[in-house]
Amino acid sequence: MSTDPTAAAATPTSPSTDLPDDATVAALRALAEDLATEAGALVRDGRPDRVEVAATKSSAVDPVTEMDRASEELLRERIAAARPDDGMLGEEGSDVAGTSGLTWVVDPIDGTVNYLYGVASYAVSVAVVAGPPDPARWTVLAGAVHSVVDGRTWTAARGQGATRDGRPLRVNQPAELGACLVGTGFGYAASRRADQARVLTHVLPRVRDIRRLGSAAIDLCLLAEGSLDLYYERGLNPWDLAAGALVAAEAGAAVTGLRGEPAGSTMTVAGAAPRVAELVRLLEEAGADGPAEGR
Ligand code: LIP
Repeated sequence: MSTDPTAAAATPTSPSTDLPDDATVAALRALAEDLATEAGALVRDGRPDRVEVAATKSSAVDPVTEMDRASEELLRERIAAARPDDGMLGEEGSDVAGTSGLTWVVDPIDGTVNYLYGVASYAVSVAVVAGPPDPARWTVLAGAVHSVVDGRTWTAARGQGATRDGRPLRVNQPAELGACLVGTGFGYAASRRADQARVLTHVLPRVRDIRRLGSAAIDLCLLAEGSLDLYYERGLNPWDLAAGALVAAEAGAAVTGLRGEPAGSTMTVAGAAPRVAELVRLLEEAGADGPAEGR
């Protein structure tokens, strides 16, 4: 575990943006990678043969495991040690106010249902943001997504590109919507899923195919490396989205919501800009952001 060189000194900022300077952002990226990789090793090495559900959240099929909690506790401890003045927001309840203007936004296991069943698509997602701890007002500076089962690690820093295991990434530029392999996901509430299934009937006939892999963070990173052409999902939490959206954007993806809104819980759409524009129109026409209870 590297000790972040910026922890002791006040975080150097760029005069033009008041955001941390490029060297600081690069160091934050390296720290995010270290954190995600260490927590990923805990999740991988500590997975029992039979994983039990410790609790449920938004519905009976929205599980929490002891490993979700253990991974988040490890991340909280490491962040407090490396950057004691930063805040932290975690899926399993961490809500630490900071004084530095930076907040770490973590998903200790993104794809918890896959972890529960042993389906090999789950990740630790770690991002660091500047500004208020509000997704509508923060700026994502750096992030890392570590695929627990196979060890792939995607990272990005604002204005500094995206990589997978050090290899630079660029999104695909498909010529038409009908050629696009599209990633998506579904919520935990039956009413929300019913509406998402309705929307899917508008999308599926117009694209190459759909992939529902179970981790938004990995989906967005697969988009960044060209293993998906497009991605859309309604209902993402800030910790699902923060690191993966930066990896996708730094690989050249447009990342947006519907009706001129930014990407967020109402809708996230990502991919090459011309195809994103087509998918956004299709989702708007289908009322994909319309009323539907639950998450
Ligand atoms: C998951 C997301 C996924 C979504 C799942 C779930 P979690 O996050 O990454 O894209 O479809 O329903 O929300 O709950 O495993 O951290």
